Amino acid sequence: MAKTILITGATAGFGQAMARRFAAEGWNLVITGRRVQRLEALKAELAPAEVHTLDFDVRDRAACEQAVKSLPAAFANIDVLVNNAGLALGLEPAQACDLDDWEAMIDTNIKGLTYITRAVLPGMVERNAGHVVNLGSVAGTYPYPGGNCYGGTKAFVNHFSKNLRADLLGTRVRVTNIEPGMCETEFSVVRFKGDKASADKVYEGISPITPEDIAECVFWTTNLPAHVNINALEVMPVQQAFSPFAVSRD
Ligand code: NDP
Ligand code: 8X3
Repeated sequence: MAKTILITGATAGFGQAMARRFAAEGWNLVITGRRVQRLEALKAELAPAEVHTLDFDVRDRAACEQAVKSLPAAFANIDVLVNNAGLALGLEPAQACDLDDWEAMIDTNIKGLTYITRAVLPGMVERNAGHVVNLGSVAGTYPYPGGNCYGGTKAFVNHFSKNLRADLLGTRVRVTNIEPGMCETEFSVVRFKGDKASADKVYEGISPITPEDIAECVFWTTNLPAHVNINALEVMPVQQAFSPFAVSRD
C-alpha cells in the first residue's frame, strides 16, 4: 500500500521539491499552503499521484486542527509529517526590528509547527508508526547578526524535535530535524519583503543548496530501515562555513 506524506508549505521551495520527490516514488501526498492556485497547479503536475490539497494558514490553530480532522480516509493515516512551512522576516539588528515580523515568525515557525504536530501525533502513536520531520536551520545553532528572532524560532525547532524523541521513546515514531544552510528558494525574497535584488545578492557568487538537495535528504532520512532515527541533519553549501567570534574593541 502506498505511504502518505503531509508536507506543510508545499507551494514553493523545499516543500514543492519534496512533493515532487515523494510523488515520483509513488507516495500519496497531502500538500498545504495558503496559495491555492499553486497547490492546484502542483496537484495537476503530480498526476497520476494521489494528491490532497489543504489551504490554510498554519498560524490559525483552529484551521490546523480542522485541516487534519478533514482528511479523507485515504489520506488520514500520515506516515510522514514534514513541518516545513516557515519564514524569516527582516535582517535588522534586534533593537530596530519590527515586532510584527517577530510575531509572524514565532506564530508560523513555532506555534504553527506545534499545532500541526499535536494534531497528527496521536494517530502516529496509535498506529505505532510514523515520522515527524521538522525544518530547522543552521540559524537555530549558530547565531549571526540579524538572525535574532528567526534563529530563536529555529532553536526552538531543534530542541522541540529532541524533546519529541524523549516523549516518543517506546513507540516506533521517528523524529528528525533537518537543518539547512543557505538555499535559494523564495526564502530571501520573503525575508526582504519582495526585494528580489537584495535576495539575489545573498546567493551571488556561490552555489547554494538547492531545494532538490533538501528533498533528497528528507527522502533518505525517511526511507532508512525502521530502527534507524536520524536526530538531526545539518546541511550547508560547500561555500558556506564559520567565522571566528566577532570582538568589539574600544
Ligand atoms: P519558501 O519561502 O520558498 O517556502 C515557504 C513555504 O512555507 C511556502 O510554501 C509557504 O506557502 C509556506 N508558508 C509560509 N508561511 C505560511 C503560513 N503562515 N501558513 C501556511 N504556509 C506558510 O521557503 P523555503 O522552502 O526555503 O523554506 C521552507 C522551510 O525551510 C522554512 O521553515 C525555512 O525557515 C526553512 N529553511 C530555509 C532555508 C533557506 O535558506 N531557504 C534554510 C534553512 C531553513 P504559502 O505562502 O503559499 O502559504
Ligand atoms: C536559513 C539559513 O543561513 O540563511 O534558515 O539563515 S540562513
